[in-house]
Amino acid sequence: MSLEKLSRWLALTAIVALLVALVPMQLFAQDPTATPAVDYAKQRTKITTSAFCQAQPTGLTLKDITVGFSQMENNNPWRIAETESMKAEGEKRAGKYIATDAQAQTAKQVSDVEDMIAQGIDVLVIAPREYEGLTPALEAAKAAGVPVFLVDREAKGTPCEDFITFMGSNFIEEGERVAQWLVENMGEKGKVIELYGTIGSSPAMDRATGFRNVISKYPGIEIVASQSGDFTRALGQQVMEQLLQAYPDVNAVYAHNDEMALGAIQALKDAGRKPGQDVLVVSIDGTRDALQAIIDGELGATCECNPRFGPLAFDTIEKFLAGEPIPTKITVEDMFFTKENAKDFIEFAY
Ligand code: GYE
Repeated sequence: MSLEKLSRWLALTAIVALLVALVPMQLFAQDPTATPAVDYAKQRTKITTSAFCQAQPTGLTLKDITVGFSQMENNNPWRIAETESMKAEGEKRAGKYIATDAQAQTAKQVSDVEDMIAQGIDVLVIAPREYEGLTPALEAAKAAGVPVFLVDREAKGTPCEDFITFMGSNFIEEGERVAQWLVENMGEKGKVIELYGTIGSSPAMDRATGFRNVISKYPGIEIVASQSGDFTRALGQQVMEQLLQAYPDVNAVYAHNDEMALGAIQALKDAGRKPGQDVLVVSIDGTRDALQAIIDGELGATCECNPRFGPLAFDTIEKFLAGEPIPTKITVEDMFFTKENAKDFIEFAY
């Protein structure tokens, strides 16, 4: 039943169209004036594309289908919050919900997807570990007529052909915002160490680009080293310990996520330095530990990157099943946390 009907979306190659904004943008936008407290617990989205992807109405609802979620790893608070948000929504709204954990291995993520397709999922939601490595998974889904929804990270492919949409933050802007804070707080000169995220992942690539977009305008600021801490606290700490020996005169650390920043803060303290005072530290995510580190004066700022994708992912699948046009990119809006507001949001953090 469902799979057969659903696989009609593929027959859409003829029908699937990039519709020029027939639907007013406002329809997808949410109220930016909502109270911050409510805001932070939920994702806020905006649509910046005029490209849409539309399938024929399937006559199915979420209750008629099996949704599979392929998670790349579950090794930090951000990812655990995402996995829980998907599970809570999936178990409530889908006929059947299954999920896999690729344990930080792209090859396992490909085989997880193949396994879920073999188990008969009707729709795939994937948080792709790497931008390029997931092509075989997307191809397998396409061959099986399973529509794909990308959450959290991007993957190489064409919207409407290889996947329906990407839902996630604008990582370039995140890097730019953090860089701007640093410029304003460093006095436009100094040496920066960058702790890079997972190599080949879209947030790491874009956060590096965004940061450089701003920093390159200030000749007095120099990125003296950039090394991957794979988005983990342990590696962030280890890499920072080594880099501190090579660059003892560093003035700031830019970590692509909070976990690596917290590792770097530990390394700085172990080396007798004062994070937040003689070395400024900035990062991205907005975890509870990071907000606490801001309150403690050790982390300067973190740009929010909201992991709670469950409601948005299932709302979007529901609309797709009903034959509504889906924007090919749904951008999650980020807040920005500093010592001015960290206290107000920590109770909603994960
Ligand atoms: O910043 C990080 C996680 O893909 C946007 O991956 C996500 C990033 C997030 O492991 O903490």
